Amino acid sequence: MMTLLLITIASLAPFLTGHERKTDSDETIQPASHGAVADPALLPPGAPSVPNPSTDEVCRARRVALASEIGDGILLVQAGEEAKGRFDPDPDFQYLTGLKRADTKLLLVIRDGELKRDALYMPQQTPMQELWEGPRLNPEDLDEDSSFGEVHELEVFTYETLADLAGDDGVHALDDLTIEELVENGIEVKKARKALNALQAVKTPAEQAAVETAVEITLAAIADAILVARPGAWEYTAEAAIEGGFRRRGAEFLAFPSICGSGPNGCYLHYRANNRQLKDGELLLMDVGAKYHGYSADVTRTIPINGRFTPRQREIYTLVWEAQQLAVASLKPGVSMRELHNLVVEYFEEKGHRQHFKHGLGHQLGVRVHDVPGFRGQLKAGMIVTIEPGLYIAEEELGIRIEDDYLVTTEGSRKLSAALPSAPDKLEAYIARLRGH
Ligand SMILES: [Mn+2]
Repeated sequence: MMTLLLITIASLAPFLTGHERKTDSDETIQPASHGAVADPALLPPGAPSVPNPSTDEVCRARRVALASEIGDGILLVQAGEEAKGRFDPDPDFQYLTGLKRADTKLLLVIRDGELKRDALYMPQQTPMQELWEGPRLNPEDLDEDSSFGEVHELEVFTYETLADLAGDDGVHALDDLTIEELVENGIEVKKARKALNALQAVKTPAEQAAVETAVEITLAAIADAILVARPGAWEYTAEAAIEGGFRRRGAEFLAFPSICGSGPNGCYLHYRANNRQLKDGELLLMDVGAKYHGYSADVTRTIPINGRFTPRQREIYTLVWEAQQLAVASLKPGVSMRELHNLVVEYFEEKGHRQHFKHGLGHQLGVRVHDVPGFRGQLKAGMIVTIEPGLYIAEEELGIRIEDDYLVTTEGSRKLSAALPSAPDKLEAYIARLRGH
């Protein structure tokens, strides 16, 4: 099915390019590449060449900066346990180490803001494990060129030794697994989230490029879905196009489980069954995101399944779109997400739809889909946020959300997901063009 889809897109591509040139004369259409605002449907398969921001050197600098934020104490961070499927490490472990080896632990000992010990505890793969799993990273693979001060085999690590090391001071932790294990072993837990948030909130240019690439892959995959999600197809037709579209463009993981809700299912905020048939005259809400180099995208498009909004759908859709424009007009350094949320609440109140807006306006995006947990402050240049108003009128089986990703700039913001239109007329025109009408 994905092969067929590929052929379909490839055969449409010349037509799409020509058409685009006629209608948008001020926009140069090039083969989609990082940073270009081109038709997402033209983003070719294959891994993007955007470099991984989490190099060994960068991760070492992150550990040093975190030590300076924490000041004094011991920090333990774990990669997490291997579950079914490809291993997706704990985002903070990946941020601090750049490694993707399950069951690995990072131990930092910090005194006077300086890193006194920078130790890694990593499992050693047995020959039998290697036969079944293929080769994994082992302690001996990290030679003296690696940035870690110490590399040990995992079996050397014990909570008894850690408890002795910590004394009465406790141990700083971030991830749930570590917190749980510290508690089980009678070691006092100190939260290090605030210290790490101070580093993670503002994204470096390399991190911005990784998020932007995840967004580009996501837009292209939504375009794949729009092509096939027609009356008579199924919610999983869209889901399969999206998730296949992520993977064949080099995304490693889903940023979160894909939401493809049609008709009444569009009103369930975290709907995940994705198994209903798509009906003529209804809407399909797709809230999806690819993960690339450990950085997440999060985009929602709500489309008329037959390509044309009914007057009522257009009325409500337009309100949601206007609310998003309103919020984005005020998006700049110094404002808070709370203020933007309140602007949208007031707007929906004015229009008599306050009761149909049922969630927060947006969140930060980065190494996790809801990044920098607990952040409530003013936005700064270099942060990346989603703006995602929605209206859900269950009695009319009408669920509409529009979600885009924005980089906060010194001037205001830059929309990372601009290439896939969301204004009602432009979205309809885009669907028609994509489907060859
Ligand atoms: Mn979101």
